[in-house]
Amino acid sequence: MSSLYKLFEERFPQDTTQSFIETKEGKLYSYKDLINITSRIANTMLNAGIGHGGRVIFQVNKTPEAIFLYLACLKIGAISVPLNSSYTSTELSYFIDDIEPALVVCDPASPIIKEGLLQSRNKTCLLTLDKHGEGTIFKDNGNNSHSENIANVNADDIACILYTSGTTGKPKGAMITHGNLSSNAMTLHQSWGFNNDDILLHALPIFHVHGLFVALNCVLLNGSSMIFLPEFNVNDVIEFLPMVTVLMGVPTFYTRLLSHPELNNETINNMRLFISGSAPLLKEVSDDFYTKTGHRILERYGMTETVMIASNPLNGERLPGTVGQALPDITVRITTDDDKILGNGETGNIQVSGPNVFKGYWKNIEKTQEEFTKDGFLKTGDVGFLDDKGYLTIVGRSKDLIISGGYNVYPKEIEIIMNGLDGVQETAVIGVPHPDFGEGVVAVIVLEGNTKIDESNLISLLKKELATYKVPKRIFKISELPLNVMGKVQKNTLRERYNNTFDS
Ligand code: MCA
Ligand code: AMP
Repeated sequence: MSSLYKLFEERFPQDTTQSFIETKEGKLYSYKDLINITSRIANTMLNAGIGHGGRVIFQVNKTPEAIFLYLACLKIGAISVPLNSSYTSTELSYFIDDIEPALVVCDPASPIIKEGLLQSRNKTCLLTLDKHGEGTIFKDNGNNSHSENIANVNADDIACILYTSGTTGKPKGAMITHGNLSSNAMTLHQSWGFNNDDILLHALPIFHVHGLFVALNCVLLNGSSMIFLPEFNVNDVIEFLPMVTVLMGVPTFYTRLLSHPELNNETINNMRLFISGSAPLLKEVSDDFYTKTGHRILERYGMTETVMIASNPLNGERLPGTVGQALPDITVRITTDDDKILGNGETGNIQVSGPNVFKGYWKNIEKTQEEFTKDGFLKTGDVGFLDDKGYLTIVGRSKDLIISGGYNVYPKEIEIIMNGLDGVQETAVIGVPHPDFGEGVVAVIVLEGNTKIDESNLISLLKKELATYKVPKRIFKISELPLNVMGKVQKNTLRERYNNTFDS
């Protein structure tokens, strides 16, 4: 039995009245509540005919009940497909068509219901979960004898499909197994020294690896607890910091905290660990944070396809500007473009292998094959070097990807939509330095003939198609895009030209 839920269950505290979640409003959920509410949701799903291998899309608000929904899927062996709560109907339609879900759980205000996105899917069951944690996922109060059982899944069975990298403009579903998650969970909670007394401040979204797996797994493997905020709001984080021991965040969390007047020794008195990941943490931010608090932020590195790959140490030297060493059982190597292994200090492609590496892309064997080397290493699309002590420094990316405030934005996806707009001849989307989000999305467009387009109208139009974090913050008109001899847009030239767009 290789169920991740089973692993959690084996490690629930003996006294299940211990706290698991406390919300911003002070509502408490114990481990006993976790067990009971998860069983109730499992019950409804089983009665609706959803079981082992059933695909469950959820597009819901961040509530404790959303966590129990995810845990219920793990328990019955269903495959969770969490989606960003700000996706538009255009984005959602793609995921629904690709996944062909057995069940969709969403907020009653979601475009899935409002715009009838499931109308043509009479085999898909629809349940609701609203922002107060209520909905039809609790409709079957009666028992289902199976809801007490944990499905007998194999390590290789898919636990979750998370959408990622769309270099072709189409997001791909990364199939992450129970084995991937269990091995990474065991590694992380040990590496970061989690214990029963830890209280995590959870302010991340729960539809990505960082907030759903990294944060939750570390808590659940030790019977620890968390203060669960609906989103990152710097004032709330400052208010709750004195009550917690660990914070996990993207670099934007730390730049915003640094600008807050109340980040001081008193607010962080109980803290044992600040962790950062999902995007590069600038050395200056790490140094300023150290000067102000005496804490060296622990930076780590991962990706959806691998969960966590490398981490600076809990005990030992945390080197700012690096993402630390490969985690136990994981191999990181640096190679040339034709997969020859490079030595320490030499910059090249970062490749990874280990029990953390995903099973492949959903319904996309070809793309899966492309992303792996002949000897089974995953090509991360990141570029970097290893030093003599095995510390990894990431210097860039070979993939066309922008990371804005920890969210991945694939230029191609936006370019396709913008190129389809009336009067737009061609578009190039780039990322340039942004003081808050690390990188900010900028579009450079060429218009047809005498077309006139107003920047703010265009931005409003795009917000109807794309989640706001993907929408360019600035759009610049240009007479033609710079091309190289192969006819490819020279994004480096554009990045240089628009580099200072967000300078304050
Ligand atoms: C919100 N906006 C953004 C972003 N977030 N724009 C660009 N990039 C963003 N990340 C939009 C808002 O919709 C709004 O648009 C405007 O920008 C200002 O929003 P603001 O209120 O400042 O933002 P916020 O709501 O405070 O959110 C910022 C945030 C959030 C807290 C940094 O984006 C966040 O929680 N990011 C974490 C993402 C994450 O969990 N990534 C992990 C992926 P308008 O004004 O037009 O309405 S997992 C991963 O990467 C791997 C595996 C790993 O290693 O962890
Ligand atoms: P995702 O597709 O959301 O899983 O994003 C994974 C990508 O985020 C990686 O391939 C890296 O490019 C980037 N990333 C994650 N953590 C870090 C970090 N600590 N430093 C630099 N880049 C990071």
